[in-house]
Amino acid sequence: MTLKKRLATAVAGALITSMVGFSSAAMAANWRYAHEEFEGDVQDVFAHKFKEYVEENSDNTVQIFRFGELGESDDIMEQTQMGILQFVNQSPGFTGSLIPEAQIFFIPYLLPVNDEDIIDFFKTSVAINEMFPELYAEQGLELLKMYPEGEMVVTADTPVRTPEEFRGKNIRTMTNPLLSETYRAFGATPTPLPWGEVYGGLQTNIIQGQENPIFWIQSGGLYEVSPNLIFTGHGQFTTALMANQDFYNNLSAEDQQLVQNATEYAFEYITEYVPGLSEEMLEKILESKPDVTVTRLTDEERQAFIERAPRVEERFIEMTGERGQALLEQFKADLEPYRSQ
Ligand code: 6CS
Repeated sequence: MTLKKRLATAVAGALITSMVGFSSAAMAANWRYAHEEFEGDVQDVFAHKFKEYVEENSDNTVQIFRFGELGESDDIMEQTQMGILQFVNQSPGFTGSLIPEAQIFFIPYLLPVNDEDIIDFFKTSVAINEMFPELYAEQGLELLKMYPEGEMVVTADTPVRTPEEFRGKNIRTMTNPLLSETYRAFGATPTPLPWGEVYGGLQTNIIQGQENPIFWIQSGGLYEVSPNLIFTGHGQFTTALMANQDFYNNLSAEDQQLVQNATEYAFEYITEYVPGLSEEMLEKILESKPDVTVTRLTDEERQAFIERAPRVEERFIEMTGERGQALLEQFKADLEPYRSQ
């Protein structure tokens, strides 16, 4: 048995044991919900708002598992598909290997980076709110909500202003193939790794950089080992809450509504919580390590990276075919109102 299978079996055993006594249909349920982050991070805030709504409006309870408690991102997805967990919050950064179309979020310079526009886009996008649920359903997942966590910022061992300065650097990416294409196009050597290996990889110089939103660079202490922050303006960190679809379909209409309401409640909270978070966390980083450098590319410097984006878009279409093409067209139509701003 592989280590992963042993972990899944052990987790299943532990969770089934914890369910004993809760099997009667008449009794309130305990729903297990795993996410990819730590206490107080954006996904954790979302999860606790979801829990708060469910517990205040029903007799059901929500048990939250944070990063590492049940394994890595791929493990919690597997456990949700198996029905061991009822809810999982996973970024397309990882889901992209399961649902290739979810990699659309990694086409560089496609999404707006300012907080207000990105939130408005997520609220109104037909591609996100109407097309994606069907794609997730094919994997046994009920897509409840997609939401942004903040602008992607690169950290590296030196400041970088040009694709040439990325040359020779191993830049860690989440494990979807399109993100590798992005960093290849940017001139770097993409190095896909699960989250648990990032801090150590930077510390030991196996990787020379990575990308993440500022709140995560602060909470994970990445700036300690990768102290040059580069605002390239190329993307947003996106994430998604899903439920095991069999579980969701078998809920009463009342409980399905409860889940939908809890999701909206958490989402509304997050749309107020995320704006301004990057600025606040950048201040914290600079207070605790004043020699951290902050590089913001000029329009001209950014242009050199923007020119490399079309080849990533082409790869996205090669990977996803006609369905990906249709999704991309809708995505671009949804993005139209934010283009000239
Ligand atoms: O880089 C990562 O792998 C992680 N980044 C964030 C912001 N959330 C979870 C994810 O695993």
